[in-house]
Amino acid sequence: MVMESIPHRQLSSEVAVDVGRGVRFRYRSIRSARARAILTIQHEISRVFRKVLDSEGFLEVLAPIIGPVTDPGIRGAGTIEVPFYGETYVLMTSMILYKQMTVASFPRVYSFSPNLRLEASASSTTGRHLVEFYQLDLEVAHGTCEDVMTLGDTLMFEVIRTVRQKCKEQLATLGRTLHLPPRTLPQLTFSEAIELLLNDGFTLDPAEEIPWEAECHLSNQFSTPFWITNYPATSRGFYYLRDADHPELVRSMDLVLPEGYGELSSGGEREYTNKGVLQRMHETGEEPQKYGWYLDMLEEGIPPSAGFGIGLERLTRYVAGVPHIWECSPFPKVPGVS
Ligand code: ASN
Repeated sequence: MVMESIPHRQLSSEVAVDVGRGVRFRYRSIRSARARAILTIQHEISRVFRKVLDSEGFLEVLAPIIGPVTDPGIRGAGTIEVPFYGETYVLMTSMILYKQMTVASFPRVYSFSPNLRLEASASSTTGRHLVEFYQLDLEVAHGTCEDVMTLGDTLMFEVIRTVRQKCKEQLATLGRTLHLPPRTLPQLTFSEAIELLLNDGFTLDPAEEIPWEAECHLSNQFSTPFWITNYPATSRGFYYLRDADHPELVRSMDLVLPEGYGELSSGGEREYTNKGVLQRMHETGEEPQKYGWYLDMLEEGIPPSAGFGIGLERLTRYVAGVPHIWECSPFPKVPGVS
């Protein structure tokens, strides 16, 4: 497939302008100085994640690839079904339900989790959608949004500090100037973000997620990563906990990259009681009968928890200053490109 345009961040001429060709001939481009610089930076990012989380007492668990159920809260993307000994299993869109299982045993866990989401072909031009990608997923038993946001602040600071220090050569190859963020990242509420966007002329439904273009516009107003908090319950998956003081909201947040790079991470506090989840499933239109083991597990009891997932290729794209995310995967799968 030939890319027509990249609306938010123009592809520069030395980058493969034709993403379809780039993907097809990856076995050539992976040998370039450019690809080597990007993938070396990615390695450094993973190393920092492991170092910080290990020092904070986290345990790394191996992520699932396939299972009877997965995360349905994926902004309209499709799931991939696989026949499995007479059953239909799905490839993981995120390991959220499985993270809730692990925190019942280990209070702090993380994984480098492979995810597959059949995004609309049109999202190939956003520059930030891959069909196959990895999340650094973490979960903290008895944690709050504030706890995990503090952790997110530290991860971002340490990643950028380390890459600036250790990957000077790679950043020079890519022509990337990377600024060190503050140790505590700025925060704005979802309603503040909506107000800002309405003032700038966007037409938005305040009950829904912020659309890609509007989020990109918002991202362009910032020079450092920032959090958006207090999402409306109608915009998020059933596993986010309703805010006890503001029942129209959930305890959920996004981490958004600056300079137009957009959303990096989603997370929050979890619904963890059978009753609470069934209520949220009812509201979000989920079929409880699909979630056999998950609902049984909640019935027996798990701790409350909070966590998030950081898109590894998206973070690499920002840190390396890459226009299209396909270059941030060694084996890229771009929506609509086969
Ligand atoms: N990983 C996210 C979380 O922990 C969920 C997602 O990717 N949709 O909340």
